Amino acid sequence: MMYHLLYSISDYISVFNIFRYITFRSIYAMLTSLLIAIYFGPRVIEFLKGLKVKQYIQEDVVIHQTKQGTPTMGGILIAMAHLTSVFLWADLTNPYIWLCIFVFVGFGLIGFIDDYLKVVRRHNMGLTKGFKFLAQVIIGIIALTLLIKLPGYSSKLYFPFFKWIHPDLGWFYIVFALFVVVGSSNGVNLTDGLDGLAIGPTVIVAGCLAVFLYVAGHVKIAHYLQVAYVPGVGEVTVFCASLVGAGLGFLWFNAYPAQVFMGDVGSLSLGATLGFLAILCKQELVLPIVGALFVIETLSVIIQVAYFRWTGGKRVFKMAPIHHHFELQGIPESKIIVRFWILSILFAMLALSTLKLR
Ligand code: 57M
Repeated sequence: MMYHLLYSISDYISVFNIFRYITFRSIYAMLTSLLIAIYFGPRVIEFLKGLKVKQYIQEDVVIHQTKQGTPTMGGILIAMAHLTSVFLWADLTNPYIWLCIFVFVGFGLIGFIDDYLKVVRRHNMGLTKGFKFLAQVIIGIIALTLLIKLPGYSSKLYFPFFKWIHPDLGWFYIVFALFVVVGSSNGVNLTDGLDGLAIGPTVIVAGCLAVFLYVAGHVKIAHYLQVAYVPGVGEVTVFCASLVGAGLGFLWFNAYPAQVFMGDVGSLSLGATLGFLAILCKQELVLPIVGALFVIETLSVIIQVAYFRWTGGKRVFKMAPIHHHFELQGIPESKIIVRFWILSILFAMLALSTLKLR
C-alpha cells in the first residue's frame, strides 16, 4: 500500500521514485517486519499464555521436560509481522505476490487448526496425518495450477550445473512441484524441535532465495548468469525479504532458551513457502542444496523408520530427527543449534555458487 501510495506521487515529488526499486523496498520490508515482530512479540506471547496455548511435552522426551508450558503458535507473530510488511511494501498488482500469500496463509491455516486441536485436547495429537497431507495437497495443487497458467511462467525444469538442459514437464510439473512444496513444508516441521533450530535456517534459506528471485526477475542478470528469466518474479524479493525480517524478529524470542515456539502454524507455512519461492525462481533443484539441513533431518527420520522396520526394532540413531541424536549424546542444545546454523550458512553459500557454475 505504501508502495502504491508513494510511488503514485513520484510524478510530483521525484524523490519518491525510489519506491520503484525492488532492492530499496526489500530492505524496508525486512526492517518493517523485524521491528513489528520485536515490538509485538511480548504482547503476542502474553496473549498466547493468557489463552493457555501451551506446548504439551510428551513424558518420553525427558530432556525437554523443562520446556513444559512454553507457549506455542508463535507462528501467528511471524504471519502478522510478515503480512503487514508485504501489504505495505510489495506491489499488490503482481500475481506472484498473491500466490505466495495464498501458500503462506493456506499452509498456515492447516497448521493453525492442528495446533488448536492439540491445545484444546491438551495432548500432542492434532489433525490426523492423512487429513493434514490431503489439505497440504489441495492447497498446493490450487497454487501450482494457477501458477503454471500465468503467462511468462513455464513448466520447464532447470538444472543447476547443466544450464543448457531444461526439459518441459508440462502438466507433470504440478506433481513434481507439489512434491517440492509438501516435502519442504514437512521438512521444516520435522526440524522444528530445538530452540531456533527451524527459524535460523529458514531465515538463511529465505535470504538466499531472495538473491535467486532478484536474479530470475532481472532480464540482464538472468541472461548473464544463464538462469531462467521469469518476468515479474523479481517483485517476490520484497516478500522474501519481509519473511527474513519476520523470521529474525521471531528468533529474538525463540532463541535458546525459547520464550515461545512457532507451532505448526509457523513450521508448515514457512516450509511450504520456501518450497514455493524456489519454484517461482526455477531453482527447485537448488532447494535441496540451500535447504540441505531440512533434507538431512527428513532423511534421518526415513532411515530410522526404514531400518527399525527392516531389522525388527534396531535403530541407526539414538533418536530421529537427527538433532535428538546429538542431544542424547549429551551435546548441549545451544551448541547443536548454532552448529546447525553454521551448516545452513555453508549450504546457502554452496547454493549461491551454482549461479556461476555450469
Ligand atoms: C514436529 N514437534 C516437536 C512446537 C513446534 C515420524 C516422526 C519423526 C514425527 C516427529 C514429529 O512429530 N515431528 C513433528 C515435532 C515439538 O515442537 C512443537 O511442534 C512444533 C513444530 N511442529 O513449534 O510447537 C517439541 O520440540 C521441542 N521444541 C523446542 N524448541 C522449539 O523452538 O524445544 C520445538 C520448537 C516441543 C519442544 O520439546 O514440544 C517434537 O519434537 O515433538 N516425531 C518426533 O520428532 C519424535 N521422534 C520419534 O518419535 N522418533 C522415532 C521414530 C518415529 C523416527 C525414533 O527415533 O525411534 C520426537 N518427538 C517427541 N518425542 N515428542 C522424539 C521424542
